[in-house]
Amino acid sequence: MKIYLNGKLVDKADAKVSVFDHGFLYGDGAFEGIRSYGSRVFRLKEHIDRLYETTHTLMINSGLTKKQMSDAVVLTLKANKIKDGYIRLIVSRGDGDLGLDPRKCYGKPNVIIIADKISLYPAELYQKGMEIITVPTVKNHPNALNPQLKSLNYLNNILAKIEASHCGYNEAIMLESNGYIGECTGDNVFIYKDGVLSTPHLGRLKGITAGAILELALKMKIKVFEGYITRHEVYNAQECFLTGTGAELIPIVKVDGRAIGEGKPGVVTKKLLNAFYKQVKKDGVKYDL
Ligand code: PXG
Repeated sequence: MKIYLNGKLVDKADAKVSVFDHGFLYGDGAFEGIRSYGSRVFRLKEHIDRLYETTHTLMINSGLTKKQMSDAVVLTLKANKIKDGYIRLIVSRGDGDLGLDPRKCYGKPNVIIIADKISLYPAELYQKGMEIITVPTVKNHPNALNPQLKSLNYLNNILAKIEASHCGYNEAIMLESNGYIGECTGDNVFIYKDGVLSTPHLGRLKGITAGAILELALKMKIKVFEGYITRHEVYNAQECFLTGTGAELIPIVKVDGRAIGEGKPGVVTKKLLNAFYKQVKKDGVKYDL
């Protein structure tokens, strides 16, 4: 496996950064998770734009233009001969001292790209649907650490994931601090009822997959709502599903012990899932191996 590390492709064993990197010391950095399908990088522009929004807020300058960053993603896929895979792109602040002051980071930001495979949930759950729960850990307040930042500090989500797995579930719904539905630890939440597809507006990462699903829903003449959603509305939805680059689209059949609709993957969910898999075949930046 070849890893992109600061402009060079190096062997996995040589892909090393310092223990003084502020990404390691403080979670001080940004990342993206991107998929490629049949030698096409799905929504690469959107991922790169989101990465640069995160680094802009964090005031980290990777030193690469968006075009150079996009080319580096494709280069890494090609070097590893990956047609269908998962790309983890990381920009960390770089080496500093043992204080958290970014002004004392003397090193340049580290840019790392890993191209590999990913599978988040067991395959059979995509057929029969998954059960999830809400957990006590709420989403970070947007004015503390905005969930729209895809930062290297994922402890908020990891704490929620621990709570879910401790109770025997693969995934958790995290509420916003005001009690409304936020998102899952690595996916966005959707519900469907009576012709309307709803998803939370704030307090969540603006998922690229969610964006694609909303576009497909509009094309199918399904009404779309983005706003506050309560647990009660989730329990009484006809359908529920999660979206994310890792998860793609996974049907949810029970939340906090309440069956959603008929307790099996819904018709609209299946339609959107099929439309999504069609979309990924034609969408995205093509590369040759
Ligand atoms: N919310 C959060 C908190 C995420 O981390 C999404 C929503 C979905 O966004 P995209 O843009 O991917 O549709 C994410 C993405 C993992 C893993 O290892 C997590 C994500 C992506 C890939 C792998 O759990 N999170």
